[in-house]
Amino acid sequence: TAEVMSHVTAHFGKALDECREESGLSAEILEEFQHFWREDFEVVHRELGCAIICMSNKFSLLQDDSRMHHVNMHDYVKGFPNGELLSHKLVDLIHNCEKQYDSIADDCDRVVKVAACFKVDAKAAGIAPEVAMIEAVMEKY
Ligand code: BOM
Repeated sequence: TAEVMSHVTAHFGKALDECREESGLSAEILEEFQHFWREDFEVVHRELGCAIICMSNKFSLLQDDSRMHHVNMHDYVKGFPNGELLSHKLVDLIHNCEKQYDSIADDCDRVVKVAACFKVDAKAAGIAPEVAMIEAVMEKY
């Protein structure tokens, strides 16, 4: 659900500060991670892909090949309130997107394409949060 996704995004987004330097993601491109879900934010920059890899690694959500670790991602999402309502769907959507871009060799380039695909598909599935929903739960994390 979008409500659960707001919690996941608020928590996941806290890792952005730690990943700015190594990813090269400037505040001009993305000021706060929750803006990822804004209608007018385009998920296109390679640096965002690098940042998502770095952030995901803080929570062990990726395998060595920078593809999703299915079990760890499932457990991570399940850990939020009502997380079991979202965990299977989120893993499904991300994996479906990974399959579409598997031929892109550069990890950062591939992951930003996967993230853009995930944003589109999450909106279509009705599980994309409004930025206001994320801001309402930020203080919990
Ligand atoms: O193949 C790489 C897998 C990368 C998975 C991350 C894609 C989505 C990242 C952008 C959105 C994040 C919102 C919430 C946290 C989900 C973990």
